[in-house]
Amino acid sequence: MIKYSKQDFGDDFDWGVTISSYQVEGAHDLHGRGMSIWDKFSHQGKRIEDGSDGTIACDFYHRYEEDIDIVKSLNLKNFRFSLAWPRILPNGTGAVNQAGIDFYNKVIDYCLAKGVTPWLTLYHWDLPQVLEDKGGWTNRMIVNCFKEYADVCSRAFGDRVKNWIVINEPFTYTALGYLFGYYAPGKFGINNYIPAVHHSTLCQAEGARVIRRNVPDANIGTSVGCSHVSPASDAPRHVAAAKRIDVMFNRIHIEPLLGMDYPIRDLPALERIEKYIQPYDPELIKFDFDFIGVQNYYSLVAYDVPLVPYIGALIKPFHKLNRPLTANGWEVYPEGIYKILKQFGEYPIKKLMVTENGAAFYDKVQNGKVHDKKRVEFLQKYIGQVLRAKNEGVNIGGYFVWSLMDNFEWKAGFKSRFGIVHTDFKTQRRIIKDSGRWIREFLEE
Ligand code: GCO
Repeated sequence: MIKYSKQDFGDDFDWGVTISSYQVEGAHDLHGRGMSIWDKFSHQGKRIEDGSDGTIACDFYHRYEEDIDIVKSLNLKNFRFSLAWPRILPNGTGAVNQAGIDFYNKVIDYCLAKGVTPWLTLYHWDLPQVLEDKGGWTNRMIVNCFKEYADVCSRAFGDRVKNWIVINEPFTYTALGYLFGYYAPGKFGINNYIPAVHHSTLCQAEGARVIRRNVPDANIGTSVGCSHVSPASDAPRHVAAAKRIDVMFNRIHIEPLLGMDYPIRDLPALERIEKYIQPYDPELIKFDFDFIGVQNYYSLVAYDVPLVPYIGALIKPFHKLNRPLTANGWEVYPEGIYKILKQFGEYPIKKLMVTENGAAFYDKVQNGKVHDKKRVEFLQKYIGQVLRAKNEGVNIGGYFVWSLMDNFEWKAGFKSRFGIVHTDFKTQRRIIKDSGRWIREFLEE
């Protein structure tokens, strides 16, 4: 294993931790919050594996002070959280819910009082249901709605918040939400997916421009999920299949922002997107981001299967790769983060930030402690690989762990625990796990 200390990353490297609104806040109907697509989706039959939902989650809405105190106590200087669009604009657009603004003001002010820097994500998947009722991300009206939302938020918080992330992982909510029906809003099909992709791309850049106008000194990024893809063998057909998967998982959400157009040549099914591109869009989808957030959980091995519609490829299940597995069946493969950082390092991007990385394991509370040895090792190894990429010249400015505490893990409900802090969902008691203690020690001045 690579040996390192905090100093090896330099003094200006940002260490932080991440949560998102729907996964932690609870208070789903308090103080004027509107309904989000996840409120609706999680109540539709057996959508969530343990039958749970985010109505209470970690009750962060009432316990944010305790949680920010924990962030501080772990020597983490940066705290990334998202704003719930339906808490701020319950109807998606129009009337602003002052109670929502007040809540985030309190969270932001508490962070600042404690010397913790807030990083705000505008969109982490909890779309107002009223907008979904009009087609959500498939309907181009979303672009104006999103600009309005970005405007309200950046005016309200931009005096104190300087670090902004426009959108979190477009791959996940477009592919899982609109193509495979696996995440909210549970829609299917390429004709939902393709417009959702293009409108997300537009919103990433348009939202960023709104923030730049209202907060000229902001540090603006957007976060993409990314996974290194390798072919099942050197056979040209598998190599081509891996290229198609790479487009879908990685390239499609980043290249247009950089002015490189959609990579249609390497994934011909993407040609359909042209139907949604209006004359000025190629300009509108570009933005000079200060950083791009990369979020890595696993890498992928792809192989050619001509019968699979549109993409003609499949991904090898993780359990067939002979690598250790996490509690939700993802692989542990530290080199994967190194490889994808190197790949993204080739783009003309000012700076990369690892805005999420982490793992779910089966944790047990024993005498009031959680000895999550596997998560400690996971973090040690992955962080070592981040340093390896950084030392080879990739400009990486920070690393944020997913997640502060165990929370509502979407489809998996409360079964997949990703926290460096344990959450007892009955009592809301927090216990700092060994992984949290390791981070605290590692970051000690
Ligand atoms: C993600 C998310 C998180 C997930 C985490 C683990 O972007 O995928 O930001 O919401 O909980 O990735 O699945």
